[in-house]
Amino acid sequence: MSLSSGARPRHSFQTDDPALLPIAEKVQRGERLDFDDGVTLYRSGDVLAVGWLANMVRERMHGDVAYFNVNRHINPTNVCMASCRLCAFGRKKGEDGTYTMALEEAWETAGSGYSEAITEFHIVGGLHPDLPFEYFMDLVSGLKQRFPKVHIKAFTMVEVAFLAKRGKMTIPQALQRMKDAGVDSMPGGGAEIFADRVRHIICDHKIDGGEWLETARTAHKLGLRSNATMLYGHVENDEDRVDHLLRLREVQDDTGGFQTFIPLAFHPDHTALAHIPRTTGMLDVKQIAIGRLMLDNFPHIKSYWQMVSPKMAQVALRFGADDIDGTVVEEKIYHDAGATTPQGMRRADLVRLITEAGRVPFERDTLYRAVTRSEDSFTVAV
Ligand code: V47
Repeated sequence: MSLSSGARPRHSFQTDDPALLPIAEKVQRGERLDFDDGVTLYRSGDVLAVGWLANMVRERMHGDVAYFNVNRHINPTNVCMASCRLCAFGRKKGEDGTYTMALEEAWETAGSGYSEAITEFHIVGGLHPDLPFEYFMDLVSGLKQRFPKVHIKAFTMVEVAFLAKRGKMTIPQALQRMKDAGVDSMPGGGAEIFADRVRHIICDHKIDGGEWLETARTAHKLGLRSNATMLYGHVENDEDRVDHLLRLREVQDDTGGFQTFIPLAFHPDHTALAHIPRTTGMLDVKQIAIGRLMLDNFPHIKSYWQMVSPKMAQVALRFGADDIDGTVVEEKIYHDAGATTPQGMRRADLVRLITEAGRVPFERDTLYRAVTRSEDSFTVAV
């Protein structure tokens, strides 16, 4: 069979797994893959063929461009009521090692640790039993005042649902208040795996999968774009993974509000699931590729370098990913769970990773608009 991409001539699709042939035909024709196709992709041992197909789709959509940004993560508190078994970051109130940033401290942290102008603050934290809704609104509006050009990507769907309850308001009301305070878009965390069976094991006190999706739907309808994640490599099976992808795809058909899908490899160290082995390279690249193939309505697939290592993120740029995230500066969630990656990377390191993967680096803002940089400032193309 001969397949070709829009971006450049492609040679022939080859596989030693005959089950992939009908899927390759569908991908070539631009047809949507179904549940059984998804399971077949996960079960295939021919990761190169799966990656070849995903790369074809990726090049059809983005050519050789690979996106990155200059961002900073801020985690205002690690105090969390949820006690998720998957997590090594959250701590119960009163336990050793808890912290909660005073507002001044959070604003100061935002401006520290990096000399290049940041275009995005990524803000997520624990579900703190006592911090009032106003703390988070003041945090955001204070950041906007101090850094008016910086895009604020803040609060997962899980935090939104929790904060709405604490502030005694509906989810649309909470989202509107967040927007008014200066939240520009939302990160994709907290999605984990939507299937109830799995959620009961890894994060049983969080909102359920349906609530996560409904909150995302509401945010999109209020004009807030968001990302979507999927935590893989723990107790989920192939069917749970495909179910997760299809439920995301269904919401996206309705709202078009998701920008990027980010598969997150489970890091077991210091979690209640520490007996589970780390994910392997094969699963990491396959997960990126299957995300690209199943989520035909998602513009971007991100291989988050912090999560899978810079080397694996670079390889992923040939397996369906078009984005490797950003400089991050300071990362706590995976490092508490045993990640050995650096806490942050320089802009030049990201550019090098992308260039050496044979891709063309494109500095984006959070909404994927081009960023042009001068010495200590930046401009976004609108
Ligand atoms: O929601 C927590 C995951 C997420 C562990 O939107 C863990 O651009 C692995 O969502 N092992 C937070 N994963 C991070 C996140 C994210 C990261 C980068 C970019 C974006 C984006 C979003 O981290 C949590 C949870 O799913 N997580 N603990 C762990 N032990």
